[in-house]
Amino acid sequence: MKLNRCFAPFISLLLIIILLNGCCTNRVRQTPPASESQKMKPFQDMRFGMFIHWGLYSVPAGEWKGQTDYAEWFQLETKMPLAEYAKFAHQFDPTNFDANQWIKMVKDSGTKYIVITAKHHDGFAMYDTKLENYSVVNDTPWYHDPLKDLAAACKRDGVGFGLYYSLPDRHNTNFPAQYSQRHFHGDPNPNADHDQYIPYLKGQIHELLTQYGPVTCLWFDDRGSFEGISSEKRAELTHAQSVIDEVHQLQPWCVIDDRLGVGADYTTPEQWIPAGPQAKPFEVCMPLNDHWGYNKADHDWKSPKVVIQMLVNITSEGGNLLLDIGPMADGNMPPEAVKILGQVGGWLKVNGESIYGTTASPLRTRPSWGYITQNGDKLYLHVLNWPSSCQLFVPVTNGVKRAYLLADSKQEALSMTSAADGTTIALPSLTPDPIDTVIVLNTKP
Ligand code: FHN
Repeated sequence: MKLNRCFAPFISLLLIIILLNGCCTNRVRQTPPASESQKMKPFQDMRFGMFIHWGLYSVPAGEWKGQTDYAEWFQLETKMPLAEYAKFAHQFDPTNFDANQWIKMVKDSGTKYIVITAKHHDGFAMYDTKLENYSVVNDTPWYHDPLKDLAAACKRDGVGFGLYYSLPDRHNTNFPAQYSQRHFHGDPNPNADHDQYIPYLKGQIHELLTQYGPVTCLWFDDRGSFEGISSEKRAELTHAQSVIDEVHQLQPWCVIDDRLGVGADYTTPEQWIPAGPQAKPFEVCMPLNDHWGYNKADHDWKSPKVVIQMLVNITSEGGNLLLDIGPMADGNMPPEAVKILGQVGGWLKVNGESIYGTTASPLRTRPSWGYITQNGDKLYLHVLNWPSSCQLFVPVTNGVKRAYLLADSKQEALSMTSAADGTTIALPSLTPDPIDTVIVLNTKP
């Protein structure tokens, strides 16, 4: 088809505008939050998220030369040369991956956001990066960007989309071995210069914040490197403040964890629960079994009861729980994990009101029968140990109005007696929920 000469320049200009527009559609324009607490509220309200460790390490599924205890640290722990490890990329073909299915499972579990490994310590990008050939899009027979599908499914279903990004990188030779635990390059570059690694790190963060729409949180991981290095020095090495400034500029609502070396928005206790409410928002990360990435031999799953009681404990201290699963290399989720998470979601369907949007217990000491969460004038009494006397003592007197079982759709009032030191609720004679029976105590003055 011949273009009329007069129109040709206009049509070219139009095409350029359309193209540029297309490239920028995932840029996010947000009015910045008015305060730190306003920024943190949506994140804290979600309370329960799903961590997802997925990468090349999912291919060997934890097994190598007769040993079966590996996962996402596979390359380092097996001491496998980089060139050999990189061959797993040629086997990474997750034809069963279905972002809609994954996000359905996320919803069924009652988790409200995901945090997925965009890049783990092995340096393999699980997204479409232009700064590296070592990526799921370039280097696998799949040629596909899973983050694109997941971001779209999350957006459609109202699930938060968060990204994990490892600061240490075993593949980028500019990441200096002296900051790497146990010299994890195997063949360290003696001229590696951390300052040269920074533009790469910043470039990837820029990609992640401009290619996928709104990012709920950025979960930087520092461990596996910088051992014994003070957080001030780490912040200096990672140019933390300028990274944070750039995140704020690109996506002012994106919350940032504390592993860059400077404060950021929330702390990340790993596999332990703080002993009480914290000054800063926090999120406990915890694997559902004993590995973060997929390990086919690991069947040490936490039961739905353990998960829920952990969630309740953390929520009663004002924190979030980020529960991890490692999908299989073929794109399927481990069936045991799906089953457990479905049961957790079943409990949350009935009792979610006592978790989402709540704040820490107003009481200083934890009652012997369980935990308390709060939302405005409602206290949620999580009764884990059902008293044999069927009398539940709550050391609260102020404005106590009514008590009822959260699972009771009729909200029938339970009888109460008040004393100077608290309120005693007569528990109904029923078989309590084996995991956690929640009683709502209305304290509207
Ligand atoms: O070394 C990693 C580990 O593989 C995993 O990603 C966890 C998740 O919190 N973080 C690191 C250790 O802190």
